[in-house]
Amino acid sequence: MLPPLDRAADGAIRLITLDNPPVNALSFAYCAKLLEELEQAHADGGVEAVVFAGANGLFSAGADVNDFNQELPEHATTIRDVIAAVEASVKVHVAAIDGNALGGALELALVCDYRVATAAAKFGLPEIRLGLLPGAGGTQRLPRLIGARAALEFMLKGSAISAQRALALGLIDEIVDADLVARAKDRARGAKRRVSERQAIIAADLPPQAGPFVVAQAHKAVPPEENGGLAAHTLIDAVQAAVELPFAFGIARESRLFGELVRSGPSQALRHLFFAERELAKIDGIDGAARDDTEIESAGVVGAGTMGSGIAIAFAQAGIPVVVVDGSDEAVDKARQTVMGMFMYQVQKGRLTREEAWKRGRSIRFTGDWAELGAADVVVEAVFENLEVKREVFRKLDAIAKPGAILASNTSTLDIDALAAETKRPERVLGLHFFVPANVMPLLEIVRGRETSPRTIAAAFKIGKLLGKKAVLSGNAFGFIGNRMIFDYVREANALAEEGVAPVRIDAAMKAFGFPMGPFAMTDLSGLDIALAVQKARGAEALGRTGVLERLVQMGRLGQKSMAGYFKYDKAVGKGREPIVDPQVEELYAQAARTAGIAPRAAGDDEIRTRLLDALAERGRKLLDEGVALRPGDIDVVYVYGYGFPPHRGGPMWYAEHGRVSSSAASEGEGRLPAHA
Ligand code: 3H9
Repeated sequence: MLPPLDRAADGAIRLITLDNPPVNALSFAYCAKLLEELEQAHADGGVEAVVFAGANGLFSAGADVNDFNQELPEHATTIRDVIAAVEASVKVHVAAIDGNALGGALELALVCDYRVATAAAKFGLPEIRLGLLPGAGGTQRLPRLIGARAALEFMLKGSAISAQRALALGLIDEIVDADLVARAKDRARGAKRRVSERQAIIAADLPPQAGPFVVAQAHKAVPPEENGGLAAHTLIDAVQAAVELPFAFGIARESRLFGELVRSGPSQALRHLFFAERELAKIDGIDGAARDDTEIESAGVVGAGTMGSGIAIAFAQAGIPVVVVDGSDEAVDKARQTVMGMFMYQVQKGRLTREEAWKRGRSIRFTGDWAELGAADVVVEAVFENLEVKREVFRKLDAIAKPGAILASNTSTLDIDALAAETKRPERVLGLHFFVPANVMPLLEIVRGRETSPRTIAAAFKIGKLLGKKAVLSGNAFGFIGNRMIFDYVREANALAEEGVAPVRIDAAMKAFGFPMGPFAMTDLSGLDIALAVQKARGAEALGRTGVLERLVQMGRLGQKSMAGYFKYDKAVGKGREPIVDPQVEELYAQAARTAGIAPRAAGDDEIRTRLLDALAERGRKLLDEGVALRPGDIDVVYVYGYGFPPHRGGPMWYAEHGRVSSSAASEGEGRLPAHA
């Protein structure tokens, strides 16, 4: 069915509504339909203008990302064909944008003569986050419209901007507060002159600030190609084509570069993560009805330490008032300072207004009175990591919390069932494992106990969404998903050090792979005493062959907090956070290895990475077999968002399967170049 014609007194306007639920993705199949409608409008002498609008609460999320993972049909129609048809037409086209206009959809809007939008509309070219570049003319039209510098900044960030910002940038022509489509039609009626302007924009040179300098600066500001920067450098190359070449040549260059990126290892890895994230909350036995069942309007936290304060801030940031209970006045004072300091920092950075900071600060209430937790819909316990202490907390909470309230533990290793057993509501007990700092780190492990109900799991996913976290379901097993795997990774690093490979070399190899820090610096950060306690709980096998970790702890080398661990720290160097090689530690390893009869040997970077990453993947496979993790993609999300695994390598499970063959650039023979490339 064709959309209705609007025969107004001063001309006929055809409204074409992008309507492909849920997000109006511009799949090849949908683009074929769209093109047909558009061509009919163009061929119809009674139609003078076309207005594009979106159904389902948004304009469109852009190209269908699924299409890039498949062998393409011989003559696939893409958004480029639709855009080319608009370009070739002499009729006026207006985009009426409400909700998101992303990727290829924004590129469609860019070819229109006018863009009008509601104040709630959002605009983005997020292709970079998928390891791609805007490949439907965006890299050529946007620099011509708003200048190369602003266009590069917008496309390299990939985040969506508000209508107000888009107006200021010149990306849209008008913000409409009344009937959007009616206004778009008004624009179309009075706007025929813009057709020639559109041609002029294409023919014109770029604004003067767009020069080789802007391009060179941009290359310097992004990571190297081999370390997550492939798409960024390629995108900048496409903009360089906009600066240097006539429009048609630039478009051809953009197409070719886009095709290369679609096939590149990093983009495949990032697309895998995109879909893995969207699978996380799809759990057998948890249906949509259960999902919206529990209201989360207030929260409680037990413990005002680093973790408790961070969790409280996370709730406050989501607009959920929170009561924090702690018996220690000293801890409460410190937490109050931390919380206000954090909000004020955001004011300084311009991310929050002073009023908003005060409002958020006031929504966190500190008290020594447990009874105040009685009204909370969810209470998260964040006390000292000790089973007996936590058991006691759960007994108390069960007596105080209102019926139906969820009781969660922020434990990173302890048994959720043992805590649930202290309550009369085991179906409402689960783990909510935040990562330090809890208000910043995007990962949340949801730990399902034996009796945790599907309703409670659904509510936990809702909490995750409210807090803006990537929430991943884990079974109730020692260390859950993330820490269980990291133990094996750190143990393997220790084994390599026992064989004579210096910790600094091991760390360097993992940093060069893309981790923000290596395993030894990471252990220094989290504390050697903690690592030792955990390894001891795992038994002798986990402690390594030489007991170096135990020895370091005995020497009082607990990591950054004692200014010495596997490395040394000096307040004058990197604010006391920069690891400094300590020959004493290397000597300790050498001595211990001699005593244990371990022959020293050399290992190259490849071997270091293979051993450590294999340890991760092997444990991951076991967790899948045991049902602790549901899907390889869940594990990948845990590692990318909780442990700094480089996203362009897809996570440990993806990397083990695909990474080694295609981790850097485009590799041939991985499927035909997309027809539109
Ligand atoms: C591009 O445009 C390339 C062009 O430059 C060149 C072409 C030649 N494709 O996130 P949600 C699905 S590249 C396919 O849970 P929200 C998603 O999988 C594209 N599917 O909702 C999920 O499916 P399911 C550039 C998509 O409200 C459902 O929609 N565009 C796409 O939290 C709901 O998604 C982007 O990168 C897609 N493009 O957020 C935009 N988008 O229900 C990516 C969504 O089966 N998308 N789905 O699990 C987003 O950022 C968010 O999805 C959005 C909605 C903000 C739109």
